[in-house]
Amino acid sequence: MASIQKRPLVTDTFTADPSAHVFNGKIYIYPSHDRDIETIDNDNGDQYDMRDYHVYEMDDENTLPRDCGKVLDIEEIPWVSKQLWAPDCAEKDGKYYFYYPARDKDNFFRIGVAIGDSPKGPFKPEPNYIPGTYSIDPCIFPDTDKEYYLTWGGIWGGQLDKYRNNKYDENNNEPTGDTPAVCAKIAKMSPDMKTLAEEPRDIVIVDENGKPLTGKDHDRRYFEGPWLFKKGDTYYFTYSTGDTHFLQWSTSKNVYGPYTYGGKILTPVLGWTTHHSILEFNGKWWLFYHDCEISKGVNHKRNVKFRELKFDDKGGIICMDGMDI
Ligand code: FUB
Repeated sequence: MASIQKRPLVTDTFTADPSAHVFNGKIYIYPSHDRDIETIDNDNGDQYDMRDYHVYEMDDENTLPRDCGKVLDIEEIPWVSKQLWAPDCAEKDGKYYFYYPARDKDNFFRIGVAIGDSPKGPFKPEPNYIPGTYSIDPCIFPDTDKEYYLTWGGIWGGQLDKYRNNKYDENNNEPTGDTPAVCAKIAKMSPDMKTLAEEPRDIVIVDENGKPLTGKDHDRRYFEGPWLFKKGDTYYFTYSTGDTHFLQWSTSKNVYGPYTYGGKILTPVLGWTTHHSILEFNGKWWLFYHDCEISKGVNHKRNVKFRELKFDDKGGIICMDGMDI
């Protein structure tokens, strides 16, 4: 049987930012739905002008996914003006909670939740965004103690660098030089999964000397696309470095961190953005990611892929070549 790894999993439309999970013994992929439009391409991310979401269901690692259809449309969400970006989904007590970022009517990115009875959707949006959220790229992490944590954030077009201590100031920018880098955010969810149970905290990533990564360290500092998973008693916080186009990993024994930088997961792929998720299925670990193979490098026309992820005997993730396609 020919392997479907490193191949575009969806070929009839453009898909990106795959958050993948195992629900009821199958893999469900929650991607962004890129549009086949001609548009500008800039550092503000205006080219990522998405308007709906589809869910994909995969029986196993050898079978191409099925499109479960449209699960949420921008017209259904009262608070949103534009740009449905990278989503994620979690199950709790038989309900499925679909988290997604978008710009509100004042042009600020916020995070909303939509709720359904099946991993395939459809999802009914709450009328307003989650109070206290801002920026992009929600990742909802179910911990082994049954608590759920939302992590999120993206700089530049994702606006995270405009915030300090959860407050917006237009004059803030990405730190430079030896100033500590901007951090992704984390907050425990309330039991109803619709609100944050606490003030968002920083996910600090430290270097081998215990010092926070700095603003000038573009090869390692956090940019966007957070993912959180647990292997044994170790939390892995993984993310994209944006303008240097790496996927990176870091570890901690505490879900809130600090996380110690570990190394690269994937070198740059074809296309500007790189975004991923990681899951365990059938006794192996898998990296879901995207590149722009089908569109031959058009940044906002991406395609979701996956491949096996391996750990070394110390728990480090073995780096792979993003151009190995
Ligand atoms: O898909 C739009 C944005 O591009 C995502 O939110 C980012 O993570 C980047 O992949």
